[in-house]
Amino acid sequence: MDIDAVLLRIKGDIGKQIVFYDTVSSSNTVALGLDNRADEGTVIIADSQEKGRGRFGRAWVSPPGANIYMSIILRPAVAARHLTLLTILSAVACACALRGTTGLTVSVKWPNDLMSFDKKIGGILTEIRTIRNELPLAVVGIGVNVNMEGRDFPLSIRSTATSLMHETGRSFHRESIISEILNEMDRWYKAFQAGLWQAIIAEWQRFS
Ligand code: BTX
Repeated sequence: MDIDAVLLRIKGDIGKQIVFYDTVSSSNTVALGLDNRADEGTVIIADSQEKGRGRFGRAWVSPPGANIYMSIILRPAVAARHLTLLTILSAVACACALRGTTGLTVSVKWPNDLMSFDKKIGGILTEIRTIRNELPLAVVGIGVNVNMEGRDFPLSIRSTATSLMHETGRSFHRESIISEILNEMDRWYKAFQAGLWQAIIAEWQRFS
């Protein structure tokens, strides 16, 4: 993974600082562990995860050298009841970025799946930690199957999961996709901060 190639393409505040690991337990765990030691917009990227996770403690298959696993640190200044919108805006950002970079019609499925037709091509795991008298720490974890080949999918998900390469027949430069997702995240997070929530929901419905 060439992190300089990612940094060169970053246009906004999200992704200006990137911490890269060859392997982590889970990029969300690393991000949550940084607490207040990382600026908003800092991104943890890993080439592989030993304990990648989804919701309710489910495992996220995270082999090396093929896919995207990253976690974005945010400190949204909104009431806790509005934080669910973070997953929605992240799904919109990912769908925009993946459509733009690959031409594939990636859609979103409630609440946190990225789909190509009826197969899961990625997922989002938002985890929130509230700290008394401080803005909440929100970590948006994004996993996208990029260059994973059919035979690399464990049997348990072979009929339900897919990758960008499997769908299009070509391989992709992960760095370009990462930077595009981070740029779209910046754009949609700014819309969220500006209170343009209806616009985010409308876009989500268009991709759903
Ligand atoms: P989820 O709970 O909606 O989906 C988990 C389910 O998806 C699993 O039970 C399995 O059936 C299926 N699955 C597992 N791995 C894959 C895969 N690679 N591709 C397609 N389907 C799969 C979805 O949770 C949210 C996943 C977020 C993953 C990111 S990666 C970066 C960050 N770090 C981390 O530990 N999690 C997030």
